[in-house]
Amino acid sequence: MSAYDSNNIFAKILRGEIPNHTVYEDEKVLAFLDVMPQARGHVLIVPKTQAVELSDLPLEYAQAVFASAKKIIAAQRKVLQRHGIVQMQLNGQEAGQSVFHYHMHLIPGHLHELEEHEDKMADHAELAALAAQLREAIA
Ligand code: DGP
Repeated sequence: MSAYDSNNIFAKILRGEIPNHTVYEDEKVLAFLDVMPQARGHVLIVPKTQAVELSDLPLEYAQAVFASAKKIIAAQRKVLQRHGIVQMQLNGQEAGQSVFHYHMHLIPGHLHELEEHEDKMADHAELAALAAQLREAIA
């Protein structure tokens, strides 16, 4: 088990202390748009349990993350009209992980076209509009 710091940014988002552009939520996961997207419609799926990375994630939450990923991928394909979706998940600082609460990235587009990881901030009004479209496509 890796030591979990409950002051990480995604823990604060899960507690409602920091706003997010939600695309999907159920009792085990929250999915929202990345504020530093590597492509338009970049979604992060965050399980509602204290897990730093994959090794710490209980299987019931892994199942919930993957179940929500299937719904979100379908919505991304419909809304963004991109068939390719890159699924990424970093384990440990040595892999480039920067937020130490497990999260799956779903990034529309081709691997070789993606923006740099954590490069620039997106426009919040655009994220809000896109999140609404994705929520509607999932519902
Ligand atoms: P990783 O390097 O895999 O830990 O990715 C962290 C991602 O989280 C990165 O793509 C940027 C994103 N991110 C960082 N802070 C925030 C935030 O406050 N809100 C949202 N929505 N995304 C964030």
